[in-house]
Amino acid sequence: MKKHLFCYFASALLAASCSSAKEGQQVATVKDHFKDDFLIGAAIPVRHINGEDPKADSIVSLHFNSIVAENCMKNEVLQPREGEFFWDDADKFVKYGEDRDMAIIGHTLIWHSQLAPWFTVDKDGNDVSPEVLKQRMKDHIYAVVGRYKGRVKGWDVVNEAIEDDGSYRKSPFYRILGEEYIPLAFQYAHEADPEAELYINDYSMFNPRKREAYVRIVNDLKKQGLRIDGIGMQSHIGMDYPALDEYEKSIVDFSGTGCNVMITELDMSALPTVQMSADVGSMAKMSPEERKEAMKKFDVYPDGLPEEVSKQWNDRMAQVVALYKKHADKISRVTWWGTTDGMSWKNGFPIPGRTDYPLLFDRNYNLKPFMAEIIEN
Ligand code: 9MR
Repeated sequence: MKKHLFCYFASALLAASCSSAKEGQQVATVKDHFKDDFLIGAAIPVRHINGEDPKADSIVSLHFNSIVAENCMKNEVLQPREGEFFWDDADKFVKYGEDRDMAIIGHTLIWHSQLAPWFTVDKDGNDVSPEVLKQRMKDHIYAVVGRYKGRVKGWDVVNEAIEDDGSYRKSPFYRILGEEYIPLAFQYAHEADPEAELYINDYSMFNPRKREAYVRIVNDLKKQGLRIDGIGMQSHIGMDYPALDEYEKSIVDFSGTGCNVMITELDMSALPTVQMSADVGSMAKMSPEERKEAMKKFDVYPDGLPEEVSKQWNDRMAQVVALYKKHADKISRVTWWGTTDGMSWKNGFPIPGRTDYPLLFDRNYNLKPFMAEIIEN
């Protein structure tokens, strides 16, 4: 059986990432285990870059060889007002990755969410003309991609462009520019850094209608002679979705476009799946008392994951990772959307205040058993 061992003598690193390791002992790392398969990435929040979570820092330095900005490269952060840029956090993020010799991924250039309020409207709040929006997109992309030219390996150029029914999301970009906004974004990004890899990224990529839509879009981009290197499958998954055969079909079909497949935002909720409109909608209308009662149904493990549920979670994650390994010739990166359960966005979504267990490391910074098993055998 394949075994890649990494010898580390820094006891501080070891203590943080593998509580049972002793100084001088060889430690198997996730990135090294998969080094012939794909990059292993993590989304990094600002507090991590600012040194406020040193244990997470140790984990990332030891086990990962790629990082992506969880929030600090989004439009509303980088250009909150027209022509006024805030670079501090993004600069620190890029330096963090460079200091550790990591593949740095930029997230994200064109997205309807976390979009600065001024970006698509005029001073009266009306949609700007197509020409103005094109110019704003070009200016933003040139500024951001240009600043990190040669340092960021690849960009999520367009994020979440397609609805679950396979139609275009009716975002301001689509409303003003129609389908053309996607090729334009790729064109501008390529002009700003011809060497950078360019990706399109979305959630629920196992959905057959989304799959078909993205295969069509990517083939069209290629037909137009535009650069696109990767299709990002976010992969915010659960214990009961997706069906792994549908997930696999997407990996295969996306790879058929000639693009790399990337698992870009992996996490798997251990909690009951919440129906957005039915459950979240009805909870929004509840009194605080009713809400507290309703939470019992959704926040089922506030004090820790029961052993049998933990086993189910680990078994399913092992199957998911086995699928990635099976298609390692198609997948170039597997990025978790965070490091430890305690810092995951899933604790606050779709219902705030839950205790979830979706990531590769638990709240005590220990590697989850399924992965420990994989890399130690
Ligand atoms: O993890 C991010 C969270 O901290 C933000 O509050 C949220 C705002 O939309 O965005 C989260 O990251 C999202 C990513 O940028 C795009 N795909 C979905 C991710 C989870 O919402």
